[in-house]
Amino acid sequence: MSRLVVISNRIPKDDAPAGGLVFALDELLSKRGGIWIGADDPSDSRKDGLKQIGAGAYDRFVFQLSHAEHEKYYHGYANSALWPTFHSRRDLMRHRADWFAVYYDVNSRVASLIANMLKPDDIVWIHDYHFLPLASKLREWKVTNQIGFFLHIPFPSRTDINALPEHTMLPDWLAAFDLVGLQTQRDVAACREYLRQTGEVELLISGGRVQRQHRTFAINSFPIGVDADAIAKAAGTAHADVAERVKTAGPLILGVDRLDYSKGLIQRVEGFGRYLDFYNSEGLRPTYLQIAPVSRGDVTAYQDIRQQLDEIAGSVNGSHADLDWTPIRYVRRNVSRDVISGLYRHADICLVTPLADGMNLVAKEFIAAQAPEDPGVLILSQFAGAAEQMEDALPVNPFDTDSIAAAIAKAISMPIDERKERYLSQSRSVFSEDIAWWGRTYLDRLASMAVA
Ligand code: ADQ
Repeated sequence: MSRLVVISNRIPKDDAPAGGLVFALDELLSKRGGIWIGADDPSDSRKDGLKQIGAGAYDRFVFQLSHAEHEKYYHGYANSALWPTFHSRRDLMRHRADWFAVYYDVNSRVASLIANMLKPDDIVWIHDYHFLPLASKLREWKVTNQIGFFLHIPFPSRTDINALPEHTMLPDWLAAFDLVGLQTQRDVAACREYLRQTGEVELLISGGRVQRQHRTFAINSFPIGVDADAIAKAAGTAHADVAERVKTAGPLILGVDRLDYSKGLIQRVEGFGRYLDFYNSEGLRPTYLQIAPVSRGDVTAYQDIRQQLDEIAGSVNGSHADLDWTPIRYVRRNVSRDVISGLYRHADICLVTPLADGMNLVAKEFIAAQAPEDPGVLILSQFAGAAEQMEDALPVNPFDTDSIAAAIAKAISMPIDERKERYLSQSRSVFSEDIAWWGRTYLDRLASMAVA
């Protein structure tokens, strides 16, 4: 089997908070082996070369950036320009030419480091928006290996992406990969539509292929999954302890997210507030437990969302709390994966209400953790990539906070038979299209591009 070389900005480190991408790739590489290259914590001065930080089921290497580079490449171009643009938030997009210059330079440098260590039959798999130009830079180094790309976030609409000054380079960047993997069919359609509009490619009918000058590459969807069996097992083990710790007087409604404006947290709290105001006819005392550790705290838009969330959660609690009841419990610290699995199992409802989201692993983890004989209800935004596969979740439009309130009311009173039916249908795809399935399907498709 060829060696797999994975590149992503974030890489597992003992002390680092993780997000969806890290959990997913760690599960995959632990089973398959290979090399993972990512960014080290920034230091005062930039250091050249790759440093090995771990060996075991797979080997880990890091490249090092100075604080100044990290600021412009990561907080600047990646998270203040690309992230909002790709999440339909042009209003939050900030653009600076020097951010892009450093982003591009970091990609060039990482390409030179990787080109130097590749063996001829290595398979290279690059992840996410931090490395859009990386394959084009590797091709400049005459790298002829198979190079795949997976975008974990949504592919933006034509209008949004046109707001990004550097989008004119995107067709070249994409064409340097052999396979561009996206989360959903909706993303594939958006990407093909964008390329069609540039007029610089020929969209072939078969297999999502695209021809650009002398190169043929493919754009396909590969909805990312979770390690459903492991989550189910952890949920079974952790459940009793968690239930003991989280005592509630009524139904437990759970939210688990990085604190990010794309996750629809404000709308969710508002929706819960509206439920308490107008839909709670039986006078229940539900608890909404939101776990939302701070992420990207150095970016202004993230400081703003944190402040807004504090205010609105405080206001809902202020209106409804009693001496022995706090409707919203808001936990900002990181919670272990096992405890989260136990919470999923213990919760009656999981609220997943992003305004835009590549996939959303929390939706799938929640379903994986349920007890089949007494499952909870997933309320799922129509704008999460997961909604394409999980049609039997209770759908909501998070911009319509009344729809969230109504969905909570419906979930709380849902008869057991309907809960089981919905769970069964969702669990089929969650358990069969799991993280191993995702990795296998993607890598098989990438290999098929070599022989085509
Ligand atoms: P994220 O935006 O990070 O991922 P998501 O898919 O929801 O979003 O994954 C979050 C992960 O972090 C889940 O596995 C969750 O259990 C975990 N997590 C969240 N809060 C936690 C906490 N407090 N403590 C511990 N763990 C926590 C990006 C894209 C998504 C895409 C994933 C994977 O934005 O759309 O689904 O990558 O491709």
